[in-house]
Formats: sequence, structure tokens, C-alpha cells
Amino acid sequence: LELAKKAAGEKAASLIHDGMIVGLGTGSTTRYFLEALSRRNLRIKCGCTSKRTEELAKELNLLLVPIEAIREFDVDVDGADQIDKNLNMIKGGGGALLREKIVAKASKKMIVLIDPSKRVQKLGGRTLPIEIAQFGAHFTIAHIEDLGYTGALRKTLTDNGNLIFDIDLKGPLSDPESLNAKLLNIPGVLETGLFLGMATEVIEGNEDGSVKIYDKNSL
Ligand code: A5P
Repeated sequence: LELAKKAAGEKAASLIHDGMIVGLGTGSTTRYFLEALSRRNLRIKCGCTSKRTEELAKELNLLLVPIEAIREFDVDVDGADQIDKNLNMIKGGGGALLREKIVAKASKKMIVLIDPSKRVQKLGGRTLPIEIAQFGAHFTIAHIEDLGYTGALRKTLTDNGNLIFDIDLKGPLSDPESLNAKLLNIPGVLETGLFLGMATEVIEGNEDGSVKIYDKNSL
């Protein structure tokens, strides 16, 4: 799938132009975007969704500005773990969900880069990452489990010094909005990997190097 990811990343880089403020996502697909973006030598300013991306962007000589200095991103370009036909997504496999969601929400547009394996009829049938505070984590986890889910705590902390509890969604999710609302209502839950109504455009790369660009209306 590397060729598909590369094709998506390169296409996204070709859509960026001078003067833009760009949100840089996290993950193996976005890496190709960053590399292609750096080759274009544009006059752009970038903000990052993780420390990992920050390091990569610095290596690639992309101009980074502190997040506090940005009023709005013209575009955020990020990957996804799953995406459905309404462009709702599960993200956070790489643990960067909180910063990713903050940057996505602060952007005029969110372009999502995928390979065909990320497209699903319905979200679910995999784990959903939830970022939770360290303080009282056992209470927070118990409340999440009360919703009927089992999960596992990651051993590493997030860039924000928090924990990630991955719940097992088992089958397809019938109502992602309701699950998201229930989770966010639990004290100690800081963010979920459900990105609902945030993506505006998808660039899907294929193994043969071709890409398909679509939004909700073109499906
Ligand atoms: C990072 O926390 C995630 O949300 C990524 O955006 C997502 O996991 C996609 O990563 P890949 O492009 O590596 O599949």
C-alpha cells in the first residue's frame, strides 16, 4: 500500500500554494505529504499535530510556527484509520488524536489521505482510541466499561502527557454520534478518536499511482 499512500500524499502536496497556513497531520500516509511538500519549496507556514510530525517537518525544512500564533489553518492534511461514506472517521491509531482534532477543528478544510484499505461501509469492528487523564484513570475506565466496552490501556503517554485507552468496538457502530457524546460526557475523557463531520475532502491513492478525490457530495 506504500505506493497508494505516496500517490495520495503527492497529490495533496500539489494542492498547496504560497501563502497558505497548513496543518500537518500524523502517520505514515501524511509522511509522504510532508516529503512532497518540502520538495515544492513553497512559502507556507505549518502547524503540527504531534511531536513526531514536528521532528519530521524540521528535518524537511518546512517552516513551523507555534500553534498559538495561528488564527486559522487554510487546510489541514491528515490520515485516517477508517473512513465511511459520510466522511466520518476513526483516527488516533498513532496516538495523536487530541492534537489532530484541535487542528482539524481550527481549519477551513480538512483533506484526508487514505489508501483503499481505510474505506469502510460503517465505522467499527476495530479499536477506538480514547485519550484520558492520568488522574483517576481507573474511575474513567470504569465509566467507559459501564457503557459496555472492554479495552486496553497503552503503555506510552501521549504528547500531552495523558493516557490512551483503546476500546474494542467489535461490530459496526450503529450510532457514532451517540457513542461520542456518551464518552465525552465522562469526566476524565479528554477526546475520542471519532472524527465526525470534520473531513471535507478525501484523496484516495491507488497502488498504480492514480488518485481519486472526492467529498461527501460526490459519493
Ligand atoms: C494518528 O494518531 C492517526 O490518527 C493517523 O492519522 C492515522 O492512524 C493514520 O495513519 P497511517 O497513515 O499511518 O495509516
